[in-house]
Amino acid sequence: FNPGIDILPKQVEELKLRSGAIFNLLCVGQSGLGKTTFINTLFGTSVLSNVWQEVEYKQPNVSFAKTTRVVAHKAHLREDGFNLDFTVVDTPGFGDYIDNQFAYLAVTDYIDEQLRLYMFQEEQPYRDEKVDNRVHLCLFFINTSSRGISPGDIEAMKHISSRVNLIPVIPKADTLTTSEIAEMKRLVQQIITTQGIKICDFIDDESLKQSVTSQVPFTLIGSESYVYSTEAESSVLGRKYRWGIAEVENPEHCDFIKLRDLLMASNMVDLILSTELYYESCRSKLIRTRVKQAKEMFASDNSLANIDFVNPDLNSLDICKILCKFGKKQVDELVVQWSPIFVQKQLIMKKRYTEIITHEEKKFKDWKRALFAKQSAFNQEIDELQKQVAELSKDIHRLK
Ligand SMILES: Nc1nc2c(ncn2[C@@H]2O[C@H](COP(=O)(O)OP(=O)(O)OP(=O)(O)O)[C@@H](O)[C@H]2O)c(=O)[nH]1
Ligand SMILES: [Mg+2]
Repeated sequence: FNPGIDILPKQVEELKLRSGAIFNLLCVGQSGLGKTTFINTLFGTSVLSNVWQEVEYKQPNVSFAKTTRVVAHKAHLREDGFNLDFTVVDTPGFGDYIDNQFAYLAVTDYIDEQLRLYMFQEEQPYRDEKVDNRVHLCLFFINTSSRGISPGDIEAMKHISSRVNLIPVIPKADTLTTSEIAEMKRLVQQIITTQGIKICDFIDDESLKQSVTSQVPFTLIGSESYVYSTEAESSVLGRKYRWGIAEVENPEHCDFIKLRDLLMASNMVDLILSTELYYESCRSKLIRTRVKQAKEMFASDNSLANIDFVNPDLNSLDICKILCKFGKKQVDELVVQWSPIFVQKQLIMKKRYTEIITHEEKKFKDWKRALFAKQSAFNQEIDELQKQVAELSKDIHRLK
């Protein structure tokens, strides 16, 4: 009798394949670097367009229209029974709209918020329609126009790489000479090591992480149109110049194919699994924070008084009650308090408050000192007068 256990792993595989995967790619960087063009190129390149069965939402190709809001380009991929929801999120040029010191916050807040939203969806009674916008990979478009890397880009990459898999790219490779590209690559590698910017840091496999790290930054050429190449005797995706054609899908011209393979073919699973692990750690951290906050908030609430906050695992139902009380609204308020902008404002206010207090205290002390001085002058005067009175009464006595 064969109970069929030996085919179980296969069935599990099958189940996994059927339920499919979700992959969310986030593109960020300053305005005009070619993020939107890259996305259109990625969606338009032959390998992908053959297998896209249905494009749910896709922006029409634009010439240069500044992206002014977050736009999700979605495609549903079905191949060999495998379902994949592939989304590329286009963002407005960052640093355009906000105070530059905290320009990166728009990106990091977006990344964090997607994790929290997913967590709250998991707490709902119906979870079938969960929307999963958790970011699996962030492509950072480095501004190379000054032939260097701006402090803002470095700061942003540092913060982003601590919460999501990050890959820096050098856009518009066709505008740089071979030696300039080599120099930019060297510079990026140097900055990664000296500034502690981590590349795909959430991937467990150290050798894979090392391999990706050694390949970054990927150079890109974006183009939404085909041009005729006499050399290849066919139309190629690229940009035509007087000196020749810069081809998107030519490995000698840029790393587009290398990057696309990494995303779509070789390492998508690693990126998805690593994000899942990171999400689990964020989720348990946030739950612990919510329980802790609830404990303080409801210290006087008798209905919660008997709950064992120290061992939440022992009374998960009670913990559920607490989590409902310290829900999304309260977490949103906490998030505002955690924001570096809020913390900085608070510090400035505190500094200002201390300055006012010190100033007032000094004024008060000076005033007190002046009063004391006046009082001792009066006392001296009184002493003098008393002396005079004593002298005079002595005189009176003598005259008698
Ligand atoms: N030479 C060259 N130009 C490019 C490349 N990619 C994009 N461009 C051009 O650069 C301009 C800006 O491209 P977009 O893709 O709109 O830039 P963006 O990063 O989306 O800009 P924002 O939406 O403002 O953040 C357009 O005129 C593109 O045609 C490239 O690889 N090489
Ligand atoms: Mg754009």
